[in-house]
Order: sequence, then structure tokens, then C-alpha cells
Amino acid sequence: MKCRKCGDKAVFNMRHHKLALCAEHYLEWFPTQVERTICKYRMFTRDDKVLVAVSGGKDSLALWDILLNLGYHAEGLYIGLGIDGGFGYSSLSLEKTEGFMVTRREAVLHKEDIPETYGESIPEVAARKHRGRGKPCAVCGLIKRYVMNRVASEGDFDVLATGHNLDDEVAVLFGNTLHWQTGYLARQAPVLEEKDGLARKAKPLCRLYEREVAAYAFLKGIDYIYEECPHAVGSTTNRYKELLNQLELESPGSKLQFYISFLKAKEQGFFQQVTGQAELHPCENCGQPTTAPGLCTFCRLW
Ligand code: Q46
Ligand code: ZN
Ligand code: ZN
Repeated sequence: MKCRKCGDKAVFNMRHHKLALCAEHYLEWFPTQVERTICKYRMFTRDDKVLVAVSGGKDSLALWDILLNLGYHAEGLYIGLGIDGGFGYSSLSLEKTEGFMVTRREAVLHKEDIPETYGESIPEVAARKHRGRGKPCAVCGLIKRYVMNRVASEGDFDVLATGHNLDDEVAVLFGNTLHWQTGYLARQAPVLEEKDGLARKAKPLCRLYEREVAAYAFLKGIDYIYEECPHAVGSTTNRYKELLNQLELESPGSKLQFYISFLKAKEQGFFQQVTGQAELHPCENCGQPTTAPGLCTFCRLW
């Protein structure tokens, strides 16, 4: 297969776009797509202060790399969760994040460590609380969202960017559709506006396939953590991903089509009647926004 741009040997083929590219042109094409997504959904501009949530994985490191290269003011945020999983998941993910920093001297990284600050790792809090019984993901999600919001507000960031790719978004969309969770469907979007102290959020990789992000990271020589968090293994999201991969294999472009059609339906007001959100007020203890009366869920957790 030949590169569509220069006719050299192609290294990557995207069946859904009917596009094959050589390494050089792929590394040119990919960031352009990210930039287009940022502009299309008016995620942020070069005047904004962007906080990128980094986990040491390919998606977040690729996103950070691209934002820096495109000239955005992008600082990283790493949250140490204290997850081991038999291979030191958290320490390895920090190592990869710091390894990336060595290659990008100008990059600024904010580090938060949950066990150090709050005295317990994610699996420990989860084991103690009813909410986390069996799987620590519910507790973990809550803690990460809280810390990201706090750092974004303390550092006066305009937006919080995460590395969710198309496969992530489509798996969530599939789950929400399967159960007709209209409230979640109404809130799933490439960009979420700031609300009562909840930071603005953006997902610049939301239209790019996971394998496209992986190809970028690989061709760019970004050293990232290959292993998933041990608690993600066997998750519902991963099962949806497998199903959707089968579908994609048989009809390339299905995932992108599903996602884009969903966004179009939203634009046409399909979920408008359910967009109303609960009122937020500051937590009595920490001042972060919450819907719960008195203390926020995070403060209750500790
Ligand atoms: S880090 Fe946390 Fe994920 Fe691990 S414990 Fe679950 S939520 S799987 S993105
Ligand atoms: Zn080429
Ligand atoms: Zn609180």
C-alpha cells in the first residue's frame, strides 16, 4: 500500500477514511485532526490555560505532546492512585509520565498523590466504603474528578482536557444507549461548559480511533505504559469495546458514524428535554461544587 500524499510505502491504513499514509505524513495528518476537533467544538484557544490529565498512557501523553506542539498553553496533571496490581501500575505510570517530561523540558507537571495526601490508596478507600465494594472504579472516578476540578480551579485553568478517544466515547455511548440513560446521554459531549465552579471539560481526541492514537504515539517514539489499570480488566466498558471492534471489523467506520450521528441528533435538540441538571452549591468543608446537601461526596468519603 502506498501513501496517498507522497507515494512512498504506507505504514498505516485507515479503512474508514480510505486513507493510507507513510510515517511522515501520518505524523502530519494526526495533529491536524486534533486541531480540527478543537476548533470544531470550540474547545479552547491559544489564549487559554489548559490542564491536561495525564496517566502515562498513550492517549494522554499523545494529547499533551500534540497540544504543546500546536502551541497551546498545556500543563499536565498526574494523579497517583496507589494502585499496584502486581506490577506497580501507579509507579510505572508515573515513571512514564516523568520520562515524557525529560523529552519536553518546557512542560509543566502538577503532581497529586492520593495515598500521600489522604492517607489511603484507591483500593484501600474502596475496600472501606460500600460504594467501592468489589470494584474500586466508582470511588476512583469520583476522586479523580474531584482532584482534577480542584487543581483546575486553584491554578486558574480555563479548561480541563482529557485523552478520551473515539473508542472510549463510543463504548460509553453504547452503554448509555443500551440502558437508555437519557441523563448521561444529554451530558456526553466533546466539550462541557463550566458550571457553578465545575471546570470546563474537553476531549480533543474524541473523533480519533484508539489505534490511530496508538500509531501516533508509536511513530512519535513516545514511551508510554502499555498495561491497563488492573481494575479495567474485564470491565463492562471493555466488553462493549470488544463488541464494537467486531462491528468495526465488518463495517469500517461504524464507530465514527455512531458517534457523529449521536452528536448530530443532540445538535438537533434530541436530548434537550433532559438537559436540566441538579443545582450545585459549595461543599461546607472544601468549597468545591456539589449537589449533595452539606458535605460533598468526596469529603464524606474521607
Ligand atoms: S484507573 Fe481507576 Fe480506571 Fe483503574 S481503578 Fe478503575 S477508574 S480502571 S480509568
Ligand atoms: Zn507520505
Ligand atoms: Zn467537600
